[in-house]
Amino acid sequence: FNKVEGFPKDFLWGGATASNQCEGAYNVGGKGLSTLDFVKFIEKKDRRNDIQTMDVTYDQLNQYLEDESNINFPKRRGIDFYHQYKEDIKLMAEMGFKTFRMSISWPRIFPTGMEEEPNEEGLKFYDAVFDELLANGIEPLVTMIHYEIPIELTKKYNGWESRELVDYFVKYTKTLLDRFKDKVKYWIIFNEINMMLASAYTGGGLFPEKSSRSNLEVKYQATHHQFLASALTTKYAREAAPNAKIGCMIARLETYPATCRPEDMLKAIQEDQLNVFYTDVMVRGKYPNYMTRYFEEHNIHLQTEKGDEEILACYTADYVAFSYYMTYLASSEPAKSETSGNLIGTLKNPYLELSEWNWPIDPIGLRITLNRLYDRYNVPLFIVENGLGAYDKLEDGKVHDPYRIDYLAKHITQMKEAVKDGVELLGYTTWGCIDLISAGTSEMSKRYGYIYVDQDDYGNGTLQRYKKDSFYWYKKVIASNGEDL
Ligand code: P53
Repeated sequence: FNKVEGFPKDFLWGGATASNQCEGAYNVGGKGLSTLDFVKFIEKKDRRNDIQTMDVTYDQLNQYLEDESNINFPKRRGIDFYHQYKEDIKLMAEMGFKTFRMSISWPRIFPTGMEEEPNEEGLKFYDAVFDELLANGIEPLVTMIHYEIPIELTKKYNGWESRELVDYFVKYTKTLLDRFKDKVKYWIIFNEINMMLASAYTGGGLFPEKSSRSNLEVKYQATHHQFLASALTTKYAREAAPNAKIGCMIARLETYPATCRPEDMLKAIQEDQLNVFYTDVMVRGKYPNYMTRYFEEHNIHLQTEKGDEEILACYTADYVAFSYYMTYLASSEPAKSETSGNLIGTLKNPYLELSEWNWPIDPIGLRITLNRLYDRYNVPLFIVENGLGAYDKLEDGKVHDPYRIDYLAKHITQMKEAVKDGVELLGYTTWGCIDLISAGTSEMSKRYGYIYVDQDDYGNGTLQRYKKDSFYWYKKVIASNGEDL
């Protein structure tokens, strides 16, 4: 037996971003429009909740397409990473990043998603970014699709509802593997594939109201297409890029029973199944039995083709990547006190503090989830998002963010315990290592970074970068391989 003392020597410390939240340059270099270019900023007082304002109706989308004047679409400007990536990567290298998670924008490569040939200028941009990372000793970790799809695929096909999307997507991912296989080893195909049930935009341009099928049915149909697209991409990678490590990813929604009542425990297991269903398919290679019952009880009938099962069975993921922000409670009784910020509205856990956006903070939950996922799959895990969204104040060129250091230190401590428990963990990339536009609220003022970016919710600011206190702290953490917290 080998006793594990701490993080492995080659542990991949780093940070994570997504193209739509940081690149900007939404109409530069031949890029087509993406679904997320149409996510409007909504003032806090007018927001339904603190997490998902990405959902837009199809009618609203058409309205925006007709008249975009004077609408604040923050994801169009991002933080101008498109032009400032060299400076940003230099700062990451200064912190000692071993890896940097980023995503490629599909419409930057295929502007409408349906072109015969890729947009060379888009490919060149990512070539340059990867070269810069590698020159700085940073391993790229690349997400092929982080929520956004070319808007034309939404209009023509209702996004992932249509099976046509599979072929368009696989054409895109083959292009990426061919072009970047010598520069990129670690890939994640879909960001948080389970979040597509959350909104039209995270769902990749799927508008349930445009379909004749029930909301749930059309969403699981779209998920089936994403599973196929994922497996076929993996199939191609096995042939064309044999060194590639292909990951699947979910937003991990660890769920506790609200009490020790057996009914609550059962409910927690059932809710958890709806979360690990995705990784069950992508790692184990088949639909789990519990979903057969769920589909039946919810009158969901998926359209599948001969050969689908075999494709899913043959091309499974090498590792499980996941985001971890908080934990959830399940109760067999109707919820009494909802945590307002929660995505799926859970009960309030009295043992946990909330972030400024009402997200419960639960470091031990990270150890729990690492153990549970590892027990379930026995493949390496990768924490590719974790962090604290908070209001920061820039004063005299400095940002004091002890709250962020505290949050991260507690999570890293639990992560180390999980590694000692025997969990195989490839790395840790904290979310929004440089401040960027929030996915859920499109705010700039919800900040996660070690690097402060001078910009407000309306796009005012110099875009200048500043090192926060947490910048120096994380540098020390990486240098000590997670020992000096
Ligand atoms: P923001 C909800 C719950 C868990 C993960 O979110 C989520 C969301 C969406 O809000 O998404 C991931 O920016 C996502 C990132 C996102 C990050 O969480 O709303 O992959 O794109 O920025 C944080 O604070």
